[in-house]
Amino acid sequence: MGNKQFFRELPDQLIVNEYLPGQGIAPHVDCEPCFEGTVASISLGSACVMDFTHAIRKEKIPVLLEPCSLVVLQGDSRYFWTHGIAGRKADVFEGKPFLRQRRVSLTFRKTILQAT
Ligand SMILES: O=C(O)CCC(=O)C(=O)O
Repeated sequence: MGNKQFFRELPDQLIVNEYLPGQGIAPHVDCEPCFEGTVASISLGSACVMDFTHAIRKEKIPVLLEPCSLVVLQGDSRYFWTHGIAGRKADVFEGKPFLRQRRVSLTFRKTILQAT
């Protein structure tokens, strides 16, 4: 990663998600008016496949999230592709099986302050 900066401003929110085998998260785009243009997640524990689906074309791209990997959502991947994790106990990625174990993700976001 070197000194590359992914965030324009430092994130001020951290969400910790725990997934047991069989659990996932519905496809979604993170709230646009709530968070700035970069969302970054670190995966700990189990590997799993995250599915990216284009909001209009419905094209689907599975991405293997390996333990200790970082996903950075910006630009198209932030706004035009949903991301989600199917609720299942194992994934197959490029022909290889990955049995799910406990996975914890750390998602960093910068909130947008709303005028009241
Ligand atoms: O578990 C992940 O890697 C993604 C979490 C996520 O998309 C969310 O909390 O909105």
